[in-house]
Amino acid sequence: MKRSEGTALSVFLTVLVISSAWLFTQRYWWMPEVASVHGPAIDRVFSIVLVITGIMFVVLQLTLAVLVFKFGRNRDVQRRLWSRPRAEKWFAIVAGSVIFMVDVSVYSLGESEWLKAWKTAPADAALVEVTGEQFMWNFRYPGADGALGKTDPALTTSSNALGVDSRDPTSADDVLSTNQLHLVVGKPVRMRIRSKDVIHSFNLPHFRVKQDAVPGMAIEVWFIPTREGQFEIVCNQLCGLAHYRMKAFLTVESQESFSQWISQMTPGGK
Ligand SMILES: [Cu+2]
Repeated sequence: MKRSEGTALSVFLTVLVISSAWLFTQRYWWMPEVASVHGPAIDRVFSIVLVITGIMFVVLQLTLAVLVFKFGRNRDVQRRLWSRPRAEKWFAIVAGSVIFMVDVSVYSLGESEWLKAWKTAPADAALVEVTGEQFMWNFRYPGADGALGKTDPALTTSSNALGVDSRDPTSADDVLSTNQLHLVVGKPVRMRIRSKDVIHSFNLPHFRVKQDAVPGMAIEVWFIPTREGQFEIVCNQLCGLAHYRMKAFLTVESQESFSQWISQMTPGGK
């Protein structure tokens, strides 16, 4: 490497690091405004990870810039550096251990918040089943009996998208809604997430909820919406050609408006 190349690369790295760090200090938060009870805890873990990786980025890239500037043009100096194996060994052990310990503690912090958020749903939580399908979201409400009717993939037809078994009496009052999810503000809700075809991901960005929808599995997450309004639901797995338009809407509203909305829907669960 010529001297000018080394200097150019180190200047580039320095500019990159300083401009990235400057963007960071502008406190621009790209996540949508939080709308669930557990959301701020997730954001906190996110910020901690961002700060740690941000510091690592600045320190490592600036070190790289200095090293490139100093040694990039001189092979002899480079060779001499590598002739101190003891120092390098200890540096590798200490740096490796520090990185490992930070990694483990951040991981356990994230895990504990995740467990707190998802562990056991309150007994009074409402239940809604979510079924991902290329390329839409089906929502099923259990009706007054609180139980969802059985489904069987063999019963699936164009007019029975989820394969609901109408011989099961609990399916009679179930309500099915396509791409429109309504929830009551301040009320815990269990979302039972399934998929009809491929792996989708049920993502509510404002609520910091994201869970894969896996064929053959019914995975539950629960949360409490804190803000009324209209929110977007997206599919977060590249699930096929029309993945980009696999979008649905969530309306968080008062108990009265919710009851009014669900009373307009046709029960029968198909
Ligand atoms: Cu999808």
